[in-house]
Amino acid sequence: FEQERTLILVKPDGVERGLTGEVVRRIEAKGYRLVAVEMRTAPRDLLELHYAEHAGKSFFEPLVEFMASGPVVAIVAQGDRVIEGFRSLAGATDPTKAAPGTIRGDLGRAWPTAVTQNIVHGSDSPESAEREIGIWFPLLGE
Ligand code: DAT
Ligand code: MG
Repeated sequence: FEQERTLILVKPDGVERGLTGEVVRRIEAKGYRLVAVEMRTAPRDLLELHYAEHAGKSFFEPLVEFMASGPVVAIVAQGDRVIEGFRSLAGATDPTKAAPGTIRGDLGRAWPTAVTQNIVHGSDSPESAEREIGIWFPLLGE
């Protein structure tokens, strides 16, 4: 059956708070397979490419700044409809609105920077997933 791939990031706040294992646990508990896992502090140019769709928005600069502020854990996960499935595990972008049971709903903190510091990233479409996997793991291309 179809084995889709997605690009997941544990953001600097998630790494700093020691939530990497919790995120990986939820990915694996759902039945997705880890294809690649790597911790690194991303350079700004990589992050600007990763978030290119948001260039020019008011939150773009603080977002890139935050994402470059410390190590992230980049993950490629694979499984049936994993793109939609991980977005569902992550919950709504704003942790205040994210449902309990989701990563952002359970673990996101209610402080003013919470929308930017929302623990995880997950690709939002097959096109985004392949584009983002190419950015973070160039050797994993098809
Ligand atoms: P998502 O990460 O749920 O796909 P997105 O692609 O719309 O959300 O935005 C990318 C990231 O940018 C998001 O995880 C957090 C940040 N962000 C989005 N909207 C924001 C806002 N209104 N204020 C501050 N940060 C925001
Ligand atoms: Mg997005």
